[in-house]
Amino acid sequence: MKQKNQIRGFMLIELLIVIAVIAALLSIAVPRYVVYAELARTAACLSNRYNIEQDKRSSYMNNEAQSLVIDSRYKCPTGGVYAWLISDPTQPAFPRVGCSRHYASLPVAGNTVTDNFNDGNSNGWFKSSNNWKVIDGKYYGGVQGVRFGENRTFLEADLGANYTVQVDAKMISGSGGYGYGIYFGATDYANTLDSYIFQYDPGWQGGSFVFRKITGGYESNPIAQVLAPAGYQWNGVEKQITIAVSGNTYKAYISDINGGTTSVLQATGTTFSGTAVGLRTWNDSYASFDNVIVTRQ
Ligand SMILES: [Ca+2]
Repeated sequence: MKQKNQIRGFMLIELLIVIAVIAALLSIAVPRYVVYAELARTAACLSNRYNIEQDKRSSYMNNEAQSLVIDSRYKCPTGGVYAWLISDPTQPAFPRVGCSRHYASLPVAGNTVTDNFNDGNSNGWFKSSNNWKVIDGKYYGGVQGVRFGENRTFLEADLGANYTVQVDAKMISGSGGYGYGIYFGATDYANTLDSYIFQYDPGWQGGSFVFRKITGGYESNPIAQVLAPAGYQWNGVEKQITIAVSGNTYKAYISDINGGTTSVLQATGTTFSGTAVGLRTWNDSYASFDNVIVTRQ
């Protein structure tokens, strides 16, 4: 009897160790799985919408007539509903389909897309990492005090050639090469990335504002840069950043420089055809974003 009990006790300990190991493995694997699964669903939805638009484009070319039927083969993997945003062939952005979960779930009034995050969520924003959180009506990028790497998030908007992107942003903390950025004209963000970006960059050459071009995920040297004023307060103050795009000319305005009325930096580039704007933090940067307003001019 005694020997039997010893054997049972030993097996129980083994079982507990196995359970503990499985629990430890799951704690690593499950969050990563959840992030990748959501990335895959968002990318599948983007691909569906592209295919719907291609179908419409070719059916219009073949028939010169409107067909507003969305083929039932195309279903958003997270249950979003597809609807036409632009189905008029005389509109420059024709055709454009929206998804109630991934695109145009935000309030759209006229030619303006806004998000103040006061609904407690970031629906409609594509995220490249899970380090984006809405807390008390603001959108936070990064993890405070943790050197994570690259955090990107994107929002589709019907931009046209001339538009403004306005964001209230606060650099909370970071060290060394850190800062935040605002993407515009972005495309292909679910895979690599083609975009322009304005960066609020305390880590660049002693503290600068910078425009860069990103092709296939790789950023160029700055296409324009300017040093910040001496003693500039980088952290802890919310500032309004405005990017004004007029064809191939990009201007950046910051509320605490030149009274926010004269641009702090200007660049020219070849306009990407992308229709997304976005936000970025990198390294151990931690920043909040609020009141994003994208206005087609
Ligand atoms: Ca807010």
